[in-house]
Amino acid sequence: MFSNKLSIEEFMLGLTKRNPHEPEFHQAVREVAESVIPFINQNPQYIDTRILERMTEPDRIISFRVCWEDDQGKIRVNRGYRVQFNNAIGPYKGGLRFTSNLTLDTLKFLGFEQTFKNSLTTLPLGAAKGGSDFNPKGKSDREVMRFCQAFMSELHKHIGPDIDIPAGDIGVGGREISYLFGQYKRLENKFHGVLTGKGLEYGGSLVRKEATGFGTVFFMDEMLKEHGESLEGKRCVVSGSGNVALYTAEKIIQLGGIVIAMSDSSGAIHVKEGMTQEQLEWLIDLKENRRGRIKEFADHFHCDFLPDSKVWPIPAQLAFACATQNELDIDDAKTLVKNGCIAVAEGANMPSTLEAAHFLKKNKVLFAPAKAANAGGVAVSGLEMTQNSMRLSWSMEELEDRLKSIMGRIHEQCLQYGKQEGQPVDYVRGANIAGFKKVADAMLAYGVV
Ligand code: NDP
Ligand code: 2IT
Repeated sequence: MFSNKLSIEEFMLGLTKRNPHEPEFHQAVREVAESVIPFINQNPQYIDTRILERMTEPDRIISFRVCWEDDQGKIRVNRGYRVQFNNAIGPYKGGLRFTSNLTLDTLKFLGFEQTFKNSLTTLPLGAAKGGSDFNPKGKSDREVMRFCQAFMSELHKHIGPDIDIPAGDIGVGGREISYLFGQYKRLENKFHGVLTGKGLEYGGSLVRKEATGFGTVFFMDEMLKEHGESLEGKRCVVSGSGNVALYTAEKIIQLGGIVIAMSDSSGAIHVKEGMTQEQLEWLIDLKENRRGRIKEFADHFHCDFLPDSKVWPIPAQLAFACATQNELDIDDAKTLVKNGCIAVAEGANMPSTLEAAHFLKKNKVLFAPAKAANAGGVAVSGLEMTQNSMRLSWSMEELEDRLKSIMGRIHEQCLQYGKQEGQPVDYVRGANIAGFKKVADAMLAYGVV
């Protein structure tokens, strides 16, 4: 056999050549390669079998036309995708994203990350991601319905409860999942758990809606405890005000933290004395039912609104990045450090640039990477699949306990590979190696496929 050591730069050169003009995919792979390649070099069974090359190539990419009619009777054409990345340890699993600027680059980075995240959940879940360049903002319910039906008319051929199980992500919440499920059921004449994040009336799971945010805070709590700290009384900033951000804020408040800022793409609110549970409930209603903007919160409760601002300049001890990719850059990281931030948790996928993540780590800020911190969402999706298969529903307490214990086990896996003498735990390395090992070993067991 050959067993030449792998070099990070040579590996990245090959990857960028094979996948030109995909900066987000390159970024996600580089982050993994930096911690996994040294591990691979100590474990030569992964070198000759070219496991990392295989793991960076999606199993398949499906791209399709989605044609629908708007309220004015005009024909609209969008593009739909499903990137089925890896099914070594379970059926393909991951969200659907609807945003006007969606590209295959974004979906490849998300599908790749999902492989490691789903492995960390301890559940049998493979990885996929999909979506469309359709923007649900400003569309009527009927337009969203017609779009979702057209989208599922093609997607249904490629998914199934033992094949690929999509869920929500940016721009895809309970309303969209309901339309998608209704159309799947109509086309296939089957009632089974082919999507997660479903309504509670038709096979959805309690705690799924809250799971990503709650899980992110549970992980932050574990990370703080491991380093002799706690959430109690800490001032927290949370970026975004969508599904992940809202339930991150809720759990922070429940565990005694103080939420002083949230945002959307138009700016940030600053609630100096900390948001109350009642104010948060008002915001959840605004966002989930009235599809409003965060500025309306500032108008209603007379707090500061900072137009076009991120939350990072507002001094806080804990930061939760829950909006979108690359929303926390090197300047933001410097601001956080200058203001005394002690820990950052990524509720969103890849919200920190590589430079920002390195800077935070160098300055001993505890850093919980997305694939560990936000895995609670897909984990409870996995529990929704279990309940669907068993044809029963677990209680809120049962599910929250299970979510908490899964986040604890993810934290333990990070410690296994991320502990270092006299330094804070390297959660990036821990999550990457633990996530990699399970999938890589399954792929090795299958032989050359
Ligand atoms: P939502 O669509 O519910 O909310 C997204 C939020 O992020 C909105 O407040 C949105 O504001 C804000 N946002 C989006 N783009 C930008 C931008 N460019 N600048 C500033 N703010 C922005 O999505 P989710 O909460 O579901 O997803 C948020 C993140 O969490 C994503 O990275 C997603 O991949 C990740 N994630 C989601 C999971 C889930 O279960 N939903 C699970 C794990 C990760 P606006 O309305 O103004 O656009
Ligand atoms: O990024 C993610 O993990 C999600 N959007 C959730 C995926 C899922 O299948 O629940």
